[in-house]
Amino acid sequence: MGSDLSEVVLVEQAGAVCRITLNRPDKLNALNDGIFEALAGALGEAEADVGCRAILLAGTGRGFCAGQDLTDALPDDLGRALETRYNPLVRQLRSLPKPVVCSVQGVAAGAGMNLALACDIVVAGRTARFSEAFVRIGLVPDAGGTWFLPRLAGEARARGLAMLGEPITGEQAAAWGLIWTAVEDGSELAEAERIADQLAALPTRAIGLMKRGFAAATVNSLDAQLALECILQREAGRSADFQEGVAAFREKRAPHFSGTP
Ligand code: LHQ
Repeated sequence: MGSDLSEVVLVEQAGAVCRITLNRPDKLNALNDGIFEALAGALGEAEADVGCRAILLAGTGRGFCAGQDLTDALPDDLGRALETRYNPLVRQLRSLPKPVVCSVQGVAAGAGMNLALACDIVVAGRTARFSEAFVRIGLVPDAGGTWFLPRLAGEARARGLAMLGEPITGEQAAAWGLIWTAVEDGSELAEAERIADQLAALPTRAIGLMKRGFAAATVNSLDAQLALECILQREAGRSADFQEGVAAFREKRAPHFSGTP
């Protein structure tokens, strides 16, 4: 990773948690080419690193992410920008076989909101502002927004959020089921770290398999999903962590999961 890229996205390993932090605070961590490149690289490394068992995504400064950098030269073909930048990022987050926790303080706007929704567990400050800001500049929700919103919040709220573009608080987002939880402002990062640490000590392989199951469930019939669960459980059942979990239960002690297959 070049020095410029490592400045716009900070990467650090904290035990078994890989922390990835958007770092353009003067622009509310708006997304530009440099951030996309660095983020893809950091996520790729986190996936390949067997020592990394959970990922924490956060942003520096007073906001998580204000979406696309609107001060950059914008491409004529926005569809192409999605194909080359946004869509690969969303796919990478969803298919990554490790849990991704997102900490949101202040604003999560446009693709910044949908980037958060693409993560597995989102923790926000109570007064964080989530907004599908796209309509305010004449665009439609992207980065998976039209897919995530109705699934998480239901059609009525999805349409209201997208068409009005008005911000909702972290507290409201949690009440609507868009995110995992809202906590006191200023403690969202600590809570996200606590959850990431917790996840990093759990059976990583099983969590990766769960992500596959949830992804497939969005298109599968119940029958197809039950068949898939056989495949996933067969694989989980062959893991060292399953052996350890059962042994620990029988021996009445806390399990020590290694995260290896
Ligand atoms: C920003 C941004 C920003 C650059 C704040 N860019 N600088 C995909 C395909 C390709 C192209 C198009 O888009 C997409 C997907 C998208 O994400 S579209 C949606 C893009 N995002 C937005 O429309 C949100 C734009 N930002 C805002 O509406 C406000 O800044 C919010 C509501 C996020 C925050 O408001 P405030 O808390 O009042 O902060 P601010 O507006 O004063 O912003 C602070 C600074 O950050 C300011 O810079 P300055 O030099 O004046 O201090 C802003 O210009 C800058 N900034 N968002 N997206």
